[in-house]
Amino acid sequence: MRIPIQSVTPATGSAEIIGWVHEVRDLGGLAFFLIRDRTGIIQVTVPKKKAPESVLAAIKAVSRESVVRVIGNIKAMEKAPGGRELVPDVFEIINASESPLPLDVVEKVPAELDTRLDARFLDARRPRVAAVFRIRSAVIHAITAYFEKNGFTGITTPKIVAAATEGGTELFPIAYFDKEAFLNQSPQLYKQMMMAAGFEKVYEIGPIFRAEEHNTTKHLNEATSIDIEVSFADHNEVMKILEDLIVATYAHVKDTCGDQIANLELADFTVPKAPFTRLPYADAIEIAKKKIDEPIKYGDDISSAAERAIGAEMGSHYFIVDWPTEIRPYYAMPYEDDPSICRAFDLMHPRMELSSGAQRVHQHDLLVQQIAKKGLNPESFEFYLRPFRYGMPPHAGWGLGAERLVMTMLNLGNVREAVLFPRDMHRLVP
Ligand code: AMO
Repeated sequence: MRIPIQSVTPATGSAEIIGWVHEVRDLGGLAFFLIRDRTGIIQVTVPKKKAPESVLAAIKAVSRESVVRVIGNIKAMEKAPGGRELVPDVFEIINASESPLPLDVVEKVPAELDTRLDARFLDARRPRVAAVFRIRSAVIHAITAYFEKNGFTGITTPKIVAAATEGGTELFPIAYFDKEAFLNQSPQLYKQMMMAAGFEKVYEIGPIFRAEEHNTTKHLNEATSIDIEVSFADHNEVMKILEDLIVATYAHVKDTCGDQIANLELADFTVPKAPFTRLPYADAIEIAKKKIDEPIKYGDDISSAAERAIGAEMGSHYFIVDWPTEIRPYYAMPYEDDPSICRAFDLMHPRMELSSGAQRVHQHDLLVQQIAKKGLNPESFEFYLRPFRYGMPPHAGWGLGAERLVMTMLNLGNVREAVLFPRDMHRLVP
């Protein structure tokens, strides 16, 4: 019976493994193969003089990245990966791979990101790439576990919708029978409606779609958003949840993904320390003014260059708080004593924004006013406004980008590396 390569040790005696031919080296009298499965790599050594005819025929025919089944004896071998080697009695080609390969799985020949993404199934055979997605899985697991442990209810909201949430632009229209419809930009309106439903604490991890024509290393047209909404909480309370969650997620990855962290050569992987600094927006602008050449003033959005300059000054995760109401969405709650600023925040990694959130406007009439002030038509938000007339509790929440979280955690250069099959302006296949 097949055993995972990782559990093959010199004490195993004989073993059957199934995996991919990672590397081939023929030294004349001796041939070496590295065979890989999802758990690890083992050396298969064939002494040609002693090997059965069937083994010799198979190793002559086999190409790299073919799937093979090997049965034989395990011997201790100090120089081989894992300190052991397999000497085969059976070497069977289960499914041969074509040659040449579109991509070098052993990474001796570097490949452009586009080539890698075009052949993602092969790219993901690389242990370093597989490590990213194992860690991404652990991140989602840690986050789900955190929410379930802390009394949140997981919800699933529609991705086919009739209205924009974050403003009028950046929507993908779709054909929906005889109606106008769009792919949803954010579960924002639906998670808020579940506060009116009395759920009090909800979370959703799901796709969001943004028709942004950005071709950058941090924008995707389809991303994964980790969203929460909490009743009877203000912006400060949900910021506390967010920093707690970030710390718990890093700690889980550190505890459970040691091999993957080593594979990615992240020797200085550290769990961030809470509480994160709360930096008022006005102070963030002052830092940016001093550090960047491009003009920036109070009331501007924070550009990528400003984000990096402020991040370099801050050095670790931090929040930007007290934003001008004018540059935040209509649902952000203005401060009572100074309505020109609002109870909105962004969670920042020194490299970029990871999350946005706010305490929300829960008063119907104020919300209508704010929607109109943004130049949007309150009538097209009637399905969303209606619950605000029937006992909407005060509430707050945030949305956290899963890909940016993984990208910054693993120090990846491009957000596309944190998605199996990224969608961007030029990429719809595979
Ligand atoms: P926002 O639009 O800031 O807020 O999105 C929240 C987070 O989602 C991620 N994100 C993206 N990641 C990659 N590519 C994109 N195109 C992209 N767009 C967004 C980012 C971002 O910080 N409704 C609010 C959240 C809330 O207030 O609850 C919202 O969607 O990491």
